[in-house]
Amino acid sequence: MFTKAIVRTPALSMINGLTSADLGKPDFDLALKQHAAYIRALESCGLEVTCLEANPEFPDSTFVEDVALLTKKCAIITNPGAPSRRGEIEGMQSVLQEHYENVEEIQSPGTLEAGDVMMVGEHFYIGLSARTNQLGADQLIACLQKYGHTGSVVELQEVLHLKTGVAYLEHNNLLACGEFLTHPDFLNFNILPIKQSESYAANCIWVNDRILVPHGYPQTLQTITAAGYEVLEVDVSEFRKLDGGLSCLSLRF
Ligand code: CIR
Repeated sequence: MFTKAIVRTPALSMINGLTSADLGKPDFDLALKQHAAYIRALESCGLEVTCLEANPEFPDSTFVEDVALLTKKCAIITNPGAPSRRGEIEGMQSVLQEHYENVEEIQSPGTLEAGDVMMVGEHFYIGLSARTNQLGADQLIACLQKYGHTGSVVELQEVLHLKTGVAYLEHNNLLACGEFLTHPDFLNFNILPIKQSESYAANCIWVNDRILVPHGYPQTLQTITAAGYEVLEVDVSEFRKLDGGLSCLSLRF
C-alpha cells in the first residue's frame, strides 16, 4: 500500500518542455487544472500528497517521477540523462530526508531517470534508454542491494522510458504494449495487452488496488476493468504533449 505521494506544480515554462510528440504546445491553464485533478485522484485513493512549488527554471520538472526512486527502505536521487533536466535534483535531498533516513544518489557518469524503473515487489526492472545508461543502472542495483532489494536491466528499443510501454498492476498483472508484449524479461507475467493505437495508455498507475488510467482510451479501460480492477480516469492530455504520462507526475510511496 502507498500512503504518500510527492508532486510538483507545473511551471509556465512547461510549454517549452522536451518532447518528441507532434501534438503542439500544452495549454498551461488546462495543464494546471489537470494537475489539480490528478492530485485529487491520488487523494481519493488514500494518499497524502505533498505538492512542491513550481520550478520555472526547469520546464520538465513537473515530471517528478524521473528525479527519484522511492522504495520501502530507501530513496535514491537520480541523475537525469537529459542535460536540461539535471538541475531538477537540486533540493530533492531535503524533500526526501523528511520521509527517509536513507537517501542515496546516482553519480555521473552514471545517468538514470526513474521513469525507467519499474518496481515489482522487492525487484526493480531498469530500462536502458537514451536517458538511463548501464553505469547508472549498475549504481542503482548496488544501492538497491544494500537495502535487500534486487534489480535487473531491460533492453529497450522503441520507447522514451521503460514505463512508457509497461506498467505493473500488482497480482502478477503487467500492462504491456509494443515491444513489451513478447519481451523475454516479462514472459512470466500475466500480460494485459494494450493496442498500438492506445499506446499512451500503457502508462497507468496502481494506487492501492485502484488503477489510474488516462482519459480517452476505451479499450485499455475495458481491459483493465475486465481484469477486475476499479479504475479512475484522469485527463492528462496536456502532459501527453510533452511525452509525460500518469506515472511521471508523482512519486508514490
Ligand atoms: C522528458 O522528455 O523528459 C519529459 N518531457 C517527459 C518525461 C516523462 N517522464 C516519464 O516518462 N517518466
